Amino acid sequence: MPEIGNGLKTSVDAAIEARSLSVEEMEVIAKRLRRHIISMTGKAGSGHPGGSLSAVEIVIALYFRQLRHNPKDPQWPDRDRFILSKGHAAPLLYAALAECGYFPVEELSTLRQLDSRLQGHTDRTVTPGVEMSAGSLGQGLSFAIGVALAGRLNSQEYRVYVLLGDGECDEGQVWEAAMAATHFKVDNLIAIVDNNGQQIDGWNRDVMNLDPFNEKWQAFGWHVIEVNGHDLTQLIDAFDQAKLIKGQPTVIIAHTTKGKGVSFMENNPDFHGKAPTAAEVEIALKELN
Ligand SMILES: Cc1ncc(C[n+]2csc(CCOP(=O)(O)OP(=O)(O)O)c2C)c(N)n1
Ligand SMILES: [Mg+2]
Repeated sequence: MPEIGNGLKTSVDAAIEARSLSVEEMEVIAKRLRRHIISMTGKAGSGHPGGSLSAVEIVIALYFRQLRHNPKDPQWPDRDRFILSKGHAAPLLYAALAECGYFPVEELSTLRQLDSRLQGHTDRTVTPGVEMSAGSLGQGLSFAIGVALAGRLNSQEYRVYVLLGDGECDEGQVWEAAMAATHFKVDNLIAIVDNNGQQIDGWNRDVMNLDPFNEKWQAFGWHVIEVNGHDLTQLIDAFDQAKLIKGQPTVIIAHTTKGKGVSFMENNPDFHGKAPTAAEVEIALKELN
């Protein structure tokens, strides 16, 4: 069975075992994902490192602890669904899927190449494990509600997790969907907002202030949980708590730092949609050693 760093296996069995990984083991994977994000975008010469790095722990807590999924059977009908609404964070999703065993880790180096299965924004028709083609922001929550309602109609027990950007929440469609989720009491749906405070042009508070963010979600009828989005223990607890909420949807507002883990990328809007140069890749990988 192929192994990933620190003796962690990549296979169906490992994916199931992975759900009992310790926080320390998940922290090792977090560093690996960050290294992949840097190497992939550096090699491609384009991409979105900032918003990929900010959501690393969120995605790890899901794929290595929370989700019921099977990398050898990506279409397993009863799998929990993870929907990446902020589709520009594709490098993060690809890194997590590869580490789980959906496709070879070596394939990550093909990011954004012609004919690669790993395009700059997600394409559910070509990439194993990708649930939604995304990139046009604002649509994932609506899509997730549809998937959650389908599960309910079919008496399936899967849960639907959807990751939004905070800047993405400027989109009116997000709030139409927020209303609909409450109206239809979609309690097999958990939204997570990567609340890194920034979007493409800089700080949200300057571009379009979202405050009071927690209260907005509550006013739309959601159960709201706030966590430090880099603290795996808090994230795991929040996901466990969310499962117990009945009759209404839950949103986890995860406070994060854009570019987390690389000193010159942290809170630097330049790295929203710009790849590191070869020299920057070298520095970043040293920091992530
Ligand atoms: C509908 C739409 N409008 C504009 C864009 C261009 N765009 C790409 S990323 C981005 C900023 C998103 O900010 P946020 O959701 O906070 O993402 P993160 O900070 O997590 O990278 C924008 C405006 C887009 N992809 N889709
Ligand atoms: Mg943001």
